[in-house]
Amino acid sequence: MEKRKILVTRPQLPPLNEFIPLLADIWDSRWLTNNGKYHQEFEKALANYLGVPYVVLFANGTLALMAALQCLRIKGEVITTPYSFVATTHSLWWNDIKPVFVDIEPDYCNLDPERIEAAITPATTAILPVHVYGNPCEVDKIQDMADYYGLKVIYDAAHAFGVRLKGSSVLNYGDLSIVSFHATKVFNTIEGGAIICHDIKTKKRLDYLKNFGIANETTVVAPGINAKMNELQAAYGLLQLKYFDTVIDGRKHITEKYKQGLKNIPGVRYLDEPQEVDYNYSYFPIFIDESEFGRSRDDLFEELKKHGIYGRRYFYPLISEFPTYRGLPSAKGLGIAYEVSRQIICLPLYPDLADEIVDLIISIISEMVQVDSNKVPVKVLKTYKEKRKFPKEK
Ligand code: T4K
Repeated sequence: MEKRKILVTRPQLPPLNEFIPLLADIWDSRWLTNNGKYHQEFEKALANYLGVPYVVLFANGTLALMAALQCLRIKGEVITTPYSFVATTHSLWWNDIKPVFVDIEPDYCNLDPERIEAAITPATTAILPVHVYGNPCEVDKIQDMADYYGLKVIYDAAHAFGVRLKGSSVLNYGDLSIVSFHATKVFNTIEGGAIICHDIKTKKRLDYLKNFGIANETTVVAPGINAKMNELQAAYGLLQLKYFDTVIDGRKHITEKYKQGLKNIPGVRYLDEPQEVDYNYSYFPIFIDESEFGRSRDDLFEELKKHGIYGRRYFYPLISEFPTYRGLPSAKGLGIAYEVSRQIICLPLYPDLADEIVDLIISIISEMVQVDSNKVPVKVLKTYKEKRKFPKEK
């Protein structure tokens, strides 16, 4: 018998019986892609659900990022974070833009606004921060900096679908925000993504850019790309939207169970829920402080695997450590991101994850801890700000 595997995520699918009539309709219509009726309906439904002005659907989040940079004609240098999925920086590379890495803040692992100014040069045109794990960046500070220096702000909000800040969608911040609807995301259309923009002119330009730059049968207004979402995915997405609130409730339940079970384990830290935020519970990252836990993050990663549990080290290594980027001057001196990337492990999180599995994961973690009895008892779950001891990057 095949051994049970618990993966970091398990995609949420809409009920098959609800999808079949939509498929039948698409089969009948023979309209499969290129701004079909489900595509149009899905864009409107998303804008309405999220409370944002305009949604432009894309084939995936990466193409959306690339098109966003094209849309705003971003050139030169862009300030971004090394602590993300490679797609964030790759989108710059594909646009011939030089990434300038800036370290993260330690509490939520987002780009540190206090460090942006020092990285600005005459070639800087934009800031590309990431709402890591769906926790909002310090959007007001980032916007102030951008306004002061005349920079654009494009948020990689791949993880932030459904997140609200002070009652409004976090996707409303910045010039543009990009979400991913990949199978592994809180809200998926198998593959997919979208750009959130503030005005109809920008939406129109993005519509052209994702369809080869075609304005009409005889006019091409830009060197666009093919980044369209098809009708099957748009219909599937419409169904997913009906169930999204239930999905969040399920994820919240698992998150709270983890927090309860892990709160007194020395050397294990999880992120506090930020103030004034309706969170989407997209990931459950924990950070292992080896000196207090007595074992390394990788020991834990391997131990979980022995039990068929596959956490993921999002984000390790840092993007700035990959061969394409490690030669950049800004790839050095990213001490906080470096340490965090050595501590991080995201535990399995999805709505139908059984409570018994969560209990098992908690017990594996608690049984691993090796507290030195000669040490003064450690205060657990302290924030990084309290600790303030970041080892030097090796
Ligand atoms: N910006 C950020 C900040 C991002 O995190 C991402 C994507 C993007 C931009 C780009 O958006 P997209 O272009 O992808 O729309 C996964 C996802 O492929 C990627 O979308 C995601 N970030 C990243 C954080 O995670 P991998 O390399 O970890 O994928 P993989 O295949 O190893 O799958 C992860 C886990 O999910 C495995 O345990 C298997 C499980 N899984 C996966 C798939 C595809 C399933 O159970 N079912 C599935 O269908 O990158």
